[in-house]
Amino acid sequence: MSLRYLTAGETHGPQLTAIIEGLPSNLELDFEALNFQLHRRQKGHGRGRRMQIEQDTAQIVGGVRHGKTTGAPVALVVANNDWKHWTSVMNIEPISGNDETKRRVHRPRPGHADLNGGLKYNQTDLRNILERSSARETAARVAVGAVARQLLEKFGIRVAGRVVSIGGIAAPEPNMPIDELIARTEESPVRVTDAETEAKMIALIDQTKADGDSIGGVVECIVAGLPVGLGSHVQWDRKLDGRIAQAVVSINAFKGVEFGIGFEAANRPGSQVHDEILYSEEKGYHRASNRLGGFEGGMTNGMPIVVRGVMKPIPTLYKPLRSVDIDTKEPFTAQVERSDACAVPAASVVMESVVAWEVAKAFLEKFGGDSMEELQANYDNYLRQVAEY
Ligand code: EPS
Repeated sequence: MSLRYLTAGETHGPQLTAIIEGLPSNLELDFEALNFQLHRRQKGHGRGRRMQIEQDTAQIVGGVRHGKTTGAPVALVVANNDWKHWTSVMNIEPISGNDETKRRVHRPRPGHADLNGGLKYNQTDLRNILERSSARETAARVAVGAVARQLLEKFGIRVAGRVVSIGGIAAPEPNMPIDELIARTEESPVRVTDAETEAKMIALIDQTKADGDSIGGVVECIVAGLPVGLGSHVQWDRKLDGRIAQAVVSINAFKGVEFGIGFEAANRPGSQVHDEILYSEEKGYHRASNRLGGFEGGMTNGMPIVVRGVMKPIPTLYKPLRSVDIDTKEPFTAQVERSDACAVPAASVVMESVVAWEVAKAFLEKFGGDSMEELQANYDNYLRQVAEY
């Protein structure tokens, strides 16, 4: 069974819900580590007032007993604290009242799903679109990704993330071991390792907020400790880099993705793009560089995966852009909603989570097994085969 998940829930509804299917049995879950990932997503300089209301924790309500998965679907929920302010507006039952009491939305925000979703689903209250399209949903994806991450960690696979740039301010290449990168970025409110860049980014976020505007940036995810051969060249939808690209661009507000040197490859001759193959007794086959970001032919090549995603500035602005009221068809310019001036550091955690998920899925596809013991035996056997090659 292939690993899969679904999420449900609205940003101001009672909770987010996720169901994960296809996990092997006997995966020991560290609940504290799971909630730590949710906590990481809530942090970061530039977040708005909503994050002061929420204290995200995942409650597991199925598929786990005495600390271990049973092989059954794992169900988990993340409660929305803010719901208590929205119980009437978000009531499942019909409610009486006017547009104001229902907080009906009829002014679509440029850059959001509001107008496209309203037209597509024939909804004249755009709240029915924005409630689900909200990036709140990423809390559920981080919870799901945290489970995937724990599975990968059992096999020595580590996932890290960092902010590459915010609003055009770029961090220098960190060039450090993955554990140090994880520790250093964790201490930074903008998830960078360089203090000077951090100060500049914070100042820019503060200025942007004061201006009623928003800014985006670029985030990077690194996955180290991988075996060669996750994904496959034989079919388009088995290429793991392609799947990761889809997962990254599916994160709210993400507009692009690249691996390794990415778009820069267009400017260089092939001799400065491809990674030379080396062999030693100690390391076996390995590469002289990692410009391709860990992939050739849609398969991992044993080097760390390095993937970057670009996040556009959040479209809910205190300085709104022009739009048209769907009732009157008249232009309007003012509708102030609370928002984040910059959610790039949080998005870095979301990206780690969706990448961890895709890698775990490919890992289970390759090594299979209904229990952790079976998975481990299959993995060990493959590593032996690769070592003897
Ligand atoms: C979001 C709008 C804000 C953000 C929210 C994403 O929420 P609200 O509409 O309640 O002010 O805080 O992000 C989260 C709630 C979260 O957990 O990340 C949006 O429109 O996408």
